[in-house]
Amino acid sequence: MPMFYRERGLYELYADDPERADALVFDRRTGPSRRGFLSGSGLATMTAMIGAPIAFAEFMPGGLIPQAFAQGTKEPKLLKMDGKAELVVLGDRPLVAETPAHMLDDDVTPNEKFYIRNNGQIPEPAKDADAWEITIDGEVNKPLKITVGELKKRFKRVSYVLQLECGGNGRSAFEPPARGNQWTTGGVGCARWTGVPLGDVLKAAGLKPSAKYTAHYAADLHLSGDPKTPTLSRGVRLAKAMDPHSLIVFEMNGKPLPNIHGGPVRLVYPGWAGSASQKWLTRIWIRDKEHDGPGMKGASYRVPTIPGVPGDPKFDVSKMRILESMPVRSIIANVKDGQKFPAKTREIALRGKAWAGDNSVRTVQLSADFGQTWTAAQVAAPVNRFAWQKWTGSLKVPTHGYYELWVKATDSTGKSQAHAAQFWNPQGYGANVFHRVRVLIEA
Ligand SMILES: Nc1nc2c(c(=O)[nH]1)N[C@H]1C(S)=C(S)[C@@H](COP(=O)(O)O)O[C@H]1N2
Ligand SMILES: [Mo]
Repeated sequence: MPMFYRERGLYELYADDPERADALVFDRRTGPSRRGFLSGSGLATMTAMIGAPIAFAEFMPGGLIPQAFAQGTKEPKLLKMDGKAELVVLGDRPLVAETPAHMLDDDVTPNEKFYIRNNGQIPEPAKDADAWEITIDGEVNKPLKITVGELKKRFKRVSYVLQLECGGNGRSAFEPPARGNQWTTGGVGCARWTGVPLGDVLKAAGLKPSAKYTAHYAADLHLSGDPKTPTLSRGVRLAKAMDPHSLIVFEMNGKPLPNIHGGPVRLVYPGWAGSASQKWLTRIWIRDKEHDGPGMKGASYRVPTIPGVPGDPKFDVSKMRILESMPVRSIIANVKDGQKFPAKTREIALRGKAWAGDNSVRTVQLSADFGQTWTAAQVAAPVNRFAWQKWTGSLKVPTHGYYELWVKATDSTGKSQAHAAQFWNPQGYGANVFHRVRVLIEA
């Protein structure tokens, strides 16, 4: 990641003790709360650190960690894997890697750029994909044992562009930090998936009136390698399972589903926390009540129904509900964080993506002055339901210096992104802060 600041002192202080760093930089004479403004020695310090004047510094809110200091001092570790781009590795065991926003500029995310999230071990690639077997049982009249080959023959094949997003995407914005992989914005991708509607297969198995919920099982072993230790097993309400866009998938962007993405066969429930989209699918158990497998209880993939105290070690998990539809989010994809623009650049053309779980995106707004003013972007319709939406726009940059380009989206129900993560919860779901990209207009 290119950096254009010279020293590290304040930057480390922001990482270790953001309160103190903030107090140092922001003038507190206006009051005891985190409401100062950037001025005097604080502004001088920050300007020196960045090595450039900060445009619109007068609008920089106190308590906002400038993006120039928000990232760690460590260089990100990049993925080295055949068939995959250099994604940012968030964890090795299990392997988890996110896609930097500037790599999400394609209309449809290519396989090599698609993020990776595993909870356990990655199974060996299947030798004969069509012989892979899936069982459908539980609250059905005719339990099915069906191979991928039969699935392709018996059911109508469909193909949609669908966004898949990890439930923890955006987690790194929580303060204090929440447990788990520290996703920034890159736990998302939007590929063309081909498969058969899950609902068609469930109908063929004959759902009983008692059928309420799915429970998914897969071939990946627990990290310990012990086949007796249960691994991630999530499920969805029947209504989501019957949505014509909920698929049993065997192709990704026109190629056989890659092993790392769950090949030969997986589920895709677009718009919902990615953990429901079981990879290496072996069984769907239809249940008469909410599934209670690993990943369904406690604070796992659950969000608060009433706000709790951030960081509370005794956070009341009994008042949480299952995370289903993901919240609205947007990214700038054509400008790389840390990018420099030549002197005299006075306007920056921007484009990116926005998506909103089960909802659609109504507006996308841009700001170059720390949210003081917002400019509307043009938002395109999705190519099909549950595809992300492209947006285009531009921002004026009246002087040289350091800027943060911000993007925020609002969904079809009127909900928008905020500057800070809301509804803190122990495992950090639902943070959907503005995407902020720092740029330098050279003098
Ligand atoms: N069998 C299995 N399926 C799984 C997982 C897993 O660990 N095992 N991880 C889930 C999570 S948390 C996410 S976000 C998505 C990620 O899919 P991807 O790796 O293809 O991007 O797969 C889901 N399906
Ligand atoms: Mo996930």
